[in-house]
Amino acid sequence: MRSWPASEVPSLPDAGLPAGADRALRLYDTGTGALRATRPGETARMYVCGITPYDATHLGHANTYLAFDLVNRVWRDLGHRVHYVQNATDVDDPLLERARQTGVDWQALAEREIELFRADMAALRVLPPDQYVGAVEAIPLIVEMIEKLRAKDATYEVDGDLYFPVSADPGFGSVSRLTRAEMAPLFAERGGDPDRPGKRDPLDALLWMARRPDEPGWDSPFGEGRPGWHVECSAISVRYLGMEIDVEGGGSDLAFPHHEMGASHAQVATGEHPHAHAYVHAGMVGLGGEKMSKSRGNLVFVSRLREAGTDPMAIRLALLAHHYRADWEWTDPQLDAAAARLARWRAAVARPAAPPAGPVAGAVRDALTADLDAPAALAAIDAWAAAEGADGEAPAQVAALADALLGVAL
Ligand code: 5CA
Ligand code: ZN
Repeated sequence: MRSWPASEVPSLPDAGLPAGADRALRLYDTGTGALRATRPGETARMYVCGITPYDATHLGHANTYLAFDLVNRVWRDLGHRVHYVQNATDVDDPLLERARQTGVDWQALAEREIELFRADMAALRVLPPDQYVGAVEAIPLIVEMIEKLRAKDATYEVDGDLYFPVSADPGFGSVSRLTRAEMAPLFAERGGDPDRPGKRDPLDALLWMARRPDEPGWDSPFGEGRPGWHVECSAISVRYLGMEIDVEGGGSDLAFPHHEMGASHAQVATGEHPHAHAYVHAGMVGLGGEKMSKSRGNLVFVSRLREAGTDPMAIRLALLAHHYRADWEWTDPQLDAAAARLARWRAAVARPAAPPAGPVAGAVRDALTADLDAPAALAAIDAWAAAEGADGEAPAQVAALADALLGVAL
């Protein structure tokens, strides 16, 4: 599918660190439960789960994509090329259900919401993926992965539907590090079907669902049907990025079962390990005491804020004021505070002279390479903006810094 236009990323003077200084980006990896230095090659590879396009783009979505946009920007600043892939779950139960409820064609609904998402991402200056891949267009790849699993005896049938036995992957559980008792309720809550008769293990994941009446279906060697959710991301990520990707990302609600199952599918299908070096998860944004979610309907949309005249850079700053791993609640005054900060920064970069940019660049880089501490990066620019200085180059340099590393155009 078409991605969205990239905003320009200014290149910054390099950090001038002593030879041998370790400037790796360190991220909290759910798989090890610890901070871990990312060690990409020349090209860093990242897969981030995309939207299910039926209620885009709420601030929770935006917050998650901004976190991985920082990963992208920090890697580029460290001199890597970044190969970034994202999917869009343009066929799945909740999308079909919404289309049915509202009497809209499911394809028209998906197209409309994906288009809205693209416009929101571009307005927020989120750098686009190199490949933006829809589940529907990926069906041949998904079928190929299921064929590989079948060849390894890692599929079985229940009433015409195909399942993946989690017992096929000795590493199952290593992404989320949950006990089976912890997995069970999450599996049921997040699209799983633990109680279906005929399953060997309640946690086994659906790979291919035989066509249901009034639902779309595609031909495959296992009959007409549609793909399960986890195998979609697993197949797309392996096809475009290979194994041992540097970061697989999404919100914390994807750690289990989605990323766990996706890793197991990929590891069993390819015989290689691991699917990703780091599984990175953003916190959940809430509203009125609950996680912001399409199913609950407690949503604040980026597009509505934009229509009301809010500067997308203020939205960006409001989200970046929270650490990406924190769970937090959206309140309107946060947007006012972000707009005030944006105005202060804009005035500060419009000055004829200011304190030198070097120290603030160092502080922003230190903050972001330490598990994307955006609040600390914002504080460093706040302090620079509040101080007086005589460096005539600094205002333009700090404007470039805010743009390149934080995606905030001043
Ligand atoms: N299509 C699947 C991933 S393959 C999906 O989860 N789609 S989604 O539209 O439900 O969510 C898209 C991304 O936004 C996911 O990474 C999800 O974890 C994240 N997300 C959803 N709700 C929130 C929220 N309230 N706060 C933060 N991130 C959220
Ligand atoms: Zn996914």
